[in-house]
Amino acid sequence: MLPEGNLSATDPEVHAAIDGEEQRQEQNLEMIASENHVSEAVLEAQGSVLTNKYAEGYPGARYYGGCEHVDTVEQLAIDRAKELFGAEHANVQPHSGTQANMAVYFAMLDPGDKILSLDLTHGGHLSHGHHVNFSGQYYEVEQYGVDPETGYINYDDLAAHAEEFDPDLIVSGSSAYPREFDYERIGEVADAVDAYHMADIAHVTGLIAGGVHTNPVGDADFVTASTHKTIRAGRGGMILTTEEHAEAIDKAIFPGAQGGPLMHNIAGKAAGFGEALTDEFDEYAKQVVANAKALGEVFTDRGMSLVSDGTDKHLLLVDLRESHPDITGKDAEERLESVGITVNKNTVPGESRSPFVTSGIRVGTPALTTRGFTESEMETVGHHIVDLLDNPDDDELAEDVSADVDELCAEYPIYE
Ligand code: DSN
Repeated sequence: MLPEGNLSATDPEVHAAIDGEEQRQEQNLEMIASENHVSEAVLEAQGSVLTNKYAEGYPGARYYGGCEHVDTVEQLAIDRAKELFGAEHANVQPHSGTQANMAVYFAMLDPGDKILSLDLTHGGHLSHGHHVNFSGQYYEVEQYGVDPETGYINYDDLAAHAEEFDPDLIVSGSSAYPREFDYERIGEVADAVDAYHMADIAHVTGLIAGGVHTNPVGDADFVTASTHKTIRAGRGGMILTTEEHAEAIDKAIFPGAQGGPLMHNIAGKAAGFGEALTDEFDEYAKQVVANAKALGEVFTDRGMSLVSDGTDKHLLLVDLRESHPDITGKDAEERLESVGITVNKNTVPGESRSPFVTSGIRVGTPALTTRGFTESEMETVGHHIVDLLDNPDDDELAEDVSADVDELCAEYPIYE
């Protein structure tokens, strides 16, 4: 349990909601691929008095007095980010991954410039140029997709598309593509058409830090990330780049796109990056992927269809259309949530249903791996998921699975 402050006495309503969320996390299996459980050290840093401090500017060059301690914290976060990824320059102030992407666009593009990126329904992200997002409104965007047969990105097609479209910036990176990106190849494509290459590693930041995935630093001009997914640090974003682009990126974040940095979150980033530098974290990153592969094998053995037939990373994209044509992603999400397994409905390549309904679910392993799950627990959970989808009206089964979820949660607590 987390230490009690006095919020329960001063504001029981807010306290009850936070307490409820803590219980929900402890008593459910969190399989939303973008979520994780940070350490108590990261929670402590994020919940610290640093939330009180304004510190516009950067370490050593602030617009406010009294910044000596927040300077130390931000410099630690910067130095650790640079060490983790071998980057020349790190900006740890973006409030989120989307803000990081926004800053790169603002720094390097003019309105109307061209972006080539992965389609949202093929695993991309809103901030990569979707028409409802600023990125799709301020820039001219074309998108690449996955091969309908294999579920993989076809890099020859991407190169041909780039030749034809002549983009100013190519985005690699995704939120629901289960395969590793070939950053080197995309860097070559970008060079050939004289475009910048921005690798958005939001989902795989921890897998790269842990040495399980290839690091795009060197192949991309800009690497953007969120800092709370697989890397399990304080909430927010960051940008890695070269000395050449450092000044433009720093200016685009402040004063360009943001005001005061969230110093408590930057402290959480510093603390989490410190944890990510350990050998223990490398083992964690390996286990995240091993768990996802084990889960994927159960799914495919039991007749479920996975986009690209499997995974290289921390997530699986289950396409329900063949195995369960009458169950939508929304149905599946609700069925699983009713027994304490949290996933999210997700569009799949060639999607015909609305994003509120969808034909797929995205299932991730970072949070359960943090709890201590290994392949055997993951296989148990995989069988439970398929049993529930195969028997959507079986209440007795749901009760049995729910009881097993309770046992697993009790055996692997998040916060002791
Ligand atoms: N919301 C995140 C995800 O779930 O992938 C991306 O921003």
